[in-house]
Amino acid sequence: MNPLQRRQAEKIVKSQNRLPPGQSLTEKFPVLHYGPVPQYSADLSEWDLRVFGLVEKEVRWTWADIQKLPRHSLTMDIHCVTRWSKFDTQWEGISLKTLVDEGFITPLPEANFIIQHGEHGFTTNLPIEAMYEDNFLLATHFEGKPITADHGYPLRGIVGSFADRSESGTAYFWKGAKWMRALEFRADDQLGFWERNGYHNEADPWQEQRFSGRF
Ligand SMILES: Nc1nc2c(c(=O)[nH]1)N[C@H]1C(S)=C(S)[C@@H](COP(=O)(O)O)O[C@H]1N2
Ligand SMILES: [Mo]
Repeated sequence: MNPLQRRQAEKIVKSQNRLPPGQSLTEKFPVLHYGPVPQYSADLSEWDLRVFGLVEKEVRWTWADIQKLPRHSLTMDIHCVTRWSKFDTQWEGISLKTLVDEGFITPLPEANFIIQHGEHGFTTNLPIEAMYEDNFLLATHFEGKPITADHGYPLRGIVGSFADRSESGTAYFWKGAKWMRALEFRADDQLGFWERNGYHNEADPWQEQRFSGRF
């Protein structure tokens, strides 16, 4: 895509009210994170996903267990706090709402927030209702292929917006942990890694909630 085509594509999404303020369209998929990219063996035998905290029964799913969970596909626009937005990205994975609806996870009534734990101690926090929305996914595939190591293989959280309701309940892309290893259900909120380091806790791209102003 040359610069002219990029501007043209940006104009179109803007006219469709899909480009949040201060953002620009990219065709690329930038890689952003703190720390090293984890390496796993081909069979992922050392990998698991834990669900702990305020749930009726804590679980630990192996990669084989993950394959048996119900799956969803969706197409969303994603918005990075560093000012790029990427449109019509296609993801496949597991919906937290479905896991709860189908009894794979039963949160206790006191649970109000969920912390996503990534590899190497990375965390990000969201209200439980935000993670039940259909624009939040525990994603394993991007554009039909397993997510690459740089982007969070084998499992990451993603949050974005749908073309036909672009402003509803979305957050900047950092609210999805790459290399996710655990979901922690809590009563009280607890700031995640970037949230402690100056990013806004709510992170609504339509409100430009980029930084907290606490620093
Ligand atoms: N584990 C982990 N997940 C992370 C981060 C990180 O540092 N570690 N950074 C977040 C940030 S700030 C962004 S913008 C997105 C970037 O995702 P991408 O590299 O796939 O574009 O991942 C988020 N998830
Ligand atoms: Mo970011």
